[in-house]
Amino acid sequence: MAGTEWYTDFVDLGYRPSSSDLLALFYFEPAAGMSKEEAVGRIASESSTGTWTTLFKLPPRMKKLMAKAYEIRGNCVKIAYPLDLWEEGNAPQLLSGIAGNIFGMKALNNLRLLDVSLPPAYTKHFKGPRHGMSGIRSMMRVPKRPLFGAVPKPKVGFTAAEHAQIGYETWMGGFDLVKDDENLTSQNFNRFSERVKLMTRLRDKAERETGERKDALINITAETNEMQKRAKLLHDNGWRFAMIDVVVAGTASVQTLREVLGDYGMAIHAHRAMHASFDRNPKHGMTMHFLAKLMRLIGVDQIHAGTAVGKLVGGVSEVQLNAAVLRERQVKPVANKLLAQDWGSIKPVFPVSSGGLHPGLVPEVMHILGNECVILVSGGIHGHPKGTRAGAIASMQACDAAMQRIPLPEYAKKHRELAQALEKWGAMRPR
Ligand code: CAP
Ligand code: MG
Repeated sequence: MAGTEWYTDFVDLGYRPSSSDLLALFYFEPAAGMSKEEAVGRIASESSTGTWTTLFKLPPRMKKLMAKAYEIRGNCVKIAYPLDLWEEGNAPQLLSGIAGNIFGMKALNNLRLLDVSLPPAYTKHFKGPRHGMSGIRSMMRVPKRPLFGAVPKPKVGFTAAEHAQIGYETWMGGFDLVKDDENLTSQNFNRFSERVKLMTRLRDKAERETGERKDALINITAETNEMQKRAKLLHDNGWRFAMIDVVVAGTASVQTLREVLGDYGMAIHAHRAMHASFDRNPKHGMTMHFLAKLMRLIGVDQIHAGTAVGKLVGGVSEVQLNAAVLRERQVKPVANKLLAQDWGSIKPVFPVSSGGLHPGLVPEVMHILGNECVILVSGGIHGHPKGTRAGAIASMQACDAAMQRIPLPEYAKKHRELAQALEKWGAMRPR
């Protein structure tokens, strides 16, 4: 097409990336009449220095900023981006480049950002998690088993007093964490400040009565200045975590709160609500493991990564890929899925498994993820025939059984709360 022939300047199948290049792996489907090379040239162009037409004058130094599509395998393409394209420490700008306009190009029927390999020269400008997995284990004094938590259910509607009381029952049943639901912030029936005050009082009571560390994932999601005020209120009341709905809040505010909460010495629990709007379609959007990678880079300490056996989408291999990106120091490549990633000194992050879980599914989650995870059992404890505390006890019994490799029906013979949970749910997988 006249005037647009320069797109193929962004394709160089003989190019060998340099160690400082940022590499992206895409799945792509060319539109009718568009060759693969023309399509990948447009992806590389539109996500780096190009536009739709040849330009009257192109300063020679601009050539150094051009991305290069350097490997096409079936419907997957690898694109190398010169490091100078990316502002140091600016996560939103990275997304504007490799996850911006390109999703809307008419030259493509589908486009999915599968993964990005971030060079050390890029990752060194980010702090990563303040605590990471080992920091959380020592903070909560839980050396080996998964950490357990629950959300008061129904999701929203309780008063702050009712919420705190359910939290107390959850803690007394042996759980470490009480989590706000993703859509609970500071509604008129449960104001944030009131919830913090009452939860603080009952946390201290539960810690005194159990001798265990108890904490909460209280949701500070709001306008960014308000989030900073809520972070301060949590800190002033001795809380060790804050929860952020990271997708809806946005990478810019997560970076801001990483600074604020890091200064307070607090950990970040990242809920991923809205992720399925862009990671569920296998042909278009962005993978969850890339979102997980971005959040580890910015510095959340734990993030939801799926259950495979619960009520929400995401199979075993996806959940384990998410966990690998979050926990491993040297992530190995997986053809057409994952690029190699050396995390250097950026700490590992806990995958959080949540959504439709109950005591009967705890061993399966531990089999899929191992013990280096956080397991949230919410409806699955409040729906226990004997109530929240018994449901938490049953979940901890299931965890103990799994740690000792004892089948649940066997363990339930001597553990009443587990037996009651198995009688109600068995090992059913909710949808
Ligand atoms: C789970 C949950 C979590 C989901 C989020 C909910 O409650 O509180 O938000 O787990 O999904 O609201 O559904 P239940 P994911 O345990 O009662 O299902 O972890 O996949 O991001
Ligand atoms: Mg929820």
